[in-house]
Amino acid sequence: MDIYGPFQPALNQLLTDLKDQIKDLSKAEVAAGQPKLYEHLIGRIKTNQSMIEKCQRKGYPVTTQGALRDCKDAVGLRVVCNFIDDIYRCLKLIKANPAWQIIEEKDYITNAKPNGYRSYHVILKVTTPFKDVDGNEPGSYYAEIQLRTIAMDSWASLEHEMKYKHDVHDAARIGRELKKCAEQLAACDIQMQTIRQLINQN
Ligand code: 0O2
Repeated sequence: MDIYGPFQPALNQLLTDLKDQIKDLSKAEVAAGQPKLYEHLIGRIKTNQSMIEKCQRKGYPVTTQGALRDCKDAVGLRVVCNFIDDIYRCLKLIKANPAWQIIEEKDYITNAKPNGYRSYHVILKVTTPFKDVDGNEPGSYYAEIQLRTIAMDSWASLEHEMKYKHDVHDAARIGRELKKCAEQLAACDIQMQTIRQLINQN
């Protein structure tokens, strides 16, 4: 099944446009004498299989409507920042863009998930020139932006990889070790932020 149907090109274009707009935000910061907003930026359209699985897991209809309306992360961007402050600077600029309506925010930095996952998620509603799944033209689409530090990102990548290894001996111990690791990385992020502030004072 092709869950995105005729909307795939619009999703691809939206992803490209959002990436370009975030790149431009960073360029404008640098031009204004501020540090770059992020270390790297990646984006993806959730794969067909992964979207079907998510709709099934969440009890949404496994249809284009379910994928583009109930699920709101078919288009996803990840902004990986050097410092915690950069996340909030980027967030402020995202919120200041009148073309992007923030419909949901999840602050897993202040409130880390029980397993140690940290990241700041926002869901945007964007008006595009394309027809949408409800037949509107210009149509609206959703996109998720995840903002995190390099440390948070490296933890999430490793944890994601390990989540799919089901033949492990002591899953509870691995969970505890991963959580401890997340806490140590979070402490490093705060320390790095302090070092940056000390350098900037001079
Ligand atoms: P992918 O690979 O990003 O497409 P869900 O958590 O999926 O039930 P919801 O409401 O979308 O549903 O959750 P949330 O909390 O906003 O998180 C969605 C995304 O955040 C996930 O997307 C992951 O990218 C990331 N994420 C959330 N929790 C964890 C975690 O504990 N570990 C890691 N490594 N990533 C996490 P998808 O759809 O799972 O996958």
